[in-house]
Amino acid sequence: MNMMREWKHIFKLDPAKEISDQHLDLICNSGTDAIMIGGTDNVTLDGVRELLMRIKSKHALICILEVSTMEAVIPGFDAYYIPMVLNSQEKSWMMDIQHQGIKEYIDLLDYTELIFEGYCILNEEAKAFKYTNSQLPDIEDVRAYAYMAEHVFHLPVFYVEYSGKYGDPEVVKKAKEQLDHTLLFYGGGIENGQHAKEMKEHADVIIVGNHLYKNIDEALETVEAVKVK
Ligand code: 1GP
Repeated sequence: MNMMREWKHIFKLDPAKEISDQHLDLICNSGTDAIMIGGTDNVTLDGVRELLMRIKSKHALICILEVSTMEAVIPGFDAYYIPMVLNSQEKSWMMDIQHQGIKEYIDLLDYTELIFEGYCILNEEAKAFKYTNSQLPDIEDVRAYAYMAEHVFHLPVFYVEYSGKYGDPEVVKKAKEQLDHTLLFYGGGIENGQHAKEMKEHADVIIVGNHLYKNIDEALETVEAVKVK
């Protein structure tokens, strides 16, 4: 997945949410670098399989599964991204769930397709924040987590996650200053081209999710906004 170094933009689709064929085509033809499938609630095997088939049957686009439950992992994705929640107060979200998954599939795993993401969740209202019993970090904490993602854990991705809320660009900037090799992903509340541009100033890749289901035209604008200099 070295091509990830060239990426600027990802659309994240929630398999538990409805999306029309017409909107799915617009998303896939938008020029985004990849589609990530993932969610927190009601992620099922059937939901994931159906969405993957709908995309892959018509589009030659990179599809990533962001694994939130081992119950909904299927073959056929180009890559599997595994979150490790750095600011969870429970070791299980950082280490134990991943350990169990690897233990079960260790002889089947193709490590070229597995990407571990160091997540830092910054929106207290987000389901993922509550679900993982995370602790709200301040800007100095975020800097330290970014440092650890790169220098302690050597993770390929540090994910600044504001899911559902537009974040503080200063936090993203400070995190980025700690990273030379680890890529910075930013996701949360991006609703238009201007948001996308602002966060892309500091992030290597921006991720747009929710707004696809609210205002598809504005969400699509975010691709153009980060691709044009
Ligand atoms: C969620 O970071 C992504 O995991 C994108 O956030 O849904 O708020 O765009 P939004």
